[in-house]
Amino acid sequence: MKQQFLDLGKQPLANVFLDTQDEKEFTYNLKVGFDEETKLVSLMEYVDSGLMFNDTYTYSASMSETMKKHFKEVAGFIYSNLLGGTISEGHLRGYQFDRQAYKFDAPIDGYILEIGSNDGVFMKQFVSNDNLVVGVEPCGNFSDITNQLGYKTYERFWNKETSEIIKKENGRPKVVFAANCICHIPDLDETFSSVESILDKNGVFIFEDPSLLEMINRNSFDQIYDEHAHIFSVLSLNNILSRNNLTIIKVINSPVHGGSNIIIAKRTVDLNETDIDPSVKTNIDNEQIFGLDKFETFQRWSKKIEDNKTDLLILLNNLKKSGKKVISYGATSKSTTVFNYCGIDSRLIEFILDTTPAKQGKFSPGMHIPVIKYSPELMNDVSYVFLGAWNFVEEIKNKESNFVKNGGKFLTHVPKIMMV
Ligand code: DWN
Repeated sequence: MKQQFLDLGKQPLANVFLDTQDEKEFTYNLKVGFDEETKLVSLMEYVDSGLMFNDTYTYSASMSETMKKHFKEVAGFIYSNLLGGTISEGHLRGYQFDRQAYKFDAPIDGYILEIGSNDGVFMKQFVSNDNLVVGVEPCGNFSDITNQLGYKTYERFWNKETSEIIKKENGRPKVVFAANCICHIPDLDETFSSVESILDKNGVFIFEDPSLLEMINRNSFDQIYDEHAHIFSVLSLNNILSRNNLTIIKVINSPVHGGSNIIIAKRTVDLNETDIDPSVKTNIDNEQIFGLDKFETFQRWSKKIEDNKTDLLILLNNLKKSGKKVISYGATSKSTTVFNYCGIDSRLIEFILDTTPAKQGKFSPGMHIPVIKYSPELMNDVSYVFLGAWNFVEEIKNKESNFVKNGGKFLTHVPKIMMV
């Protein structure tokens, strides 16, 4: 039974940008709860998946060098550690792993199934003519891209029926991979049992999503929005995976997206005791020491979030009063949550810069702040830039070194209101 601990107010869909400021919008109440039995943190009410994920979906994972590099590394890890491929130095051609360039330790007799392949940022690490990687992507605008690139992609949501179709047409995958996808799916039992039923013998399920522990440490409450049905702790995943006959064998803590956990799991029936890496117990112990198994931990977090809102509004109103021009960098789902929770509109944030064509020339969800196509000149007469995409702060500061040199200031609200 979920018990509510947080109310982030009325919110729009985080990634649905408007053509005009007076367009009607879907809104819902963003409330978050904790389940005492599974220790899972989830939205109190889930938003219908079809409303969020369809042919007009705007989020493209390839819009940052940070994530392209990350998925190249993850692909290399999977290829060499889980598929028996050997990556010899110097054989990486740009972002294309040329499979022919590798000596194989053992013939690779399986394939990788990616759930939530988005724009192909992971799939594109592998050559497309081998059927080495097959995708599942419900947003047709993205599944079209990867199909046209030669990567077989099913325009479907992941569920039991999809797993049966793919098993029938492609056999059992050696690896099932998902990045920033599983936490978007309300029914975790069907999700995980469908993975368990398709995985090849000794196959591996590897998925990554934001870490609840890191989110509380950084107070990055803005990673809570309609698409994130759940915020995972290793503790809660361990409970839900094990009741679906999957066992976590390793946890890799990754810095991406403000701190994520890469979970590696196997079918429990395939397991032998030596499989389980100490990292599993270490992560669960750390989370229990922090109190992720106790409701009062989340009640305390909720108070910190309210204080953050107060402090951010004080800063932005003071900058406004002193005539400073403030804009935001990155039209992110995260900033949709912040701006709507705090009531921040174009009075305080004049416009938002973004490199994603599907977002440019539109208005941000809920607060209707103009989203403008990024160009360096637009940074010239700006004093302060709010980091909507704070998770890419290093990449952005490198790119905007002139702005920083000329005294420009980046400001963030995580873990507290500060200039970075
Ligand atoms: O789970 C999800 C995460 C992975 O991505 C999705 N449900 C939704 C989405 O969340 P987000 O919008 O908060 O993600 P990002 O990756 O923080 O979005 C970055 C945004 O900033 C993109 O619209 C691209 C833009 N950007 C930019 O304009 N200039 C990014 C960089 C690095 C830049 O230099």
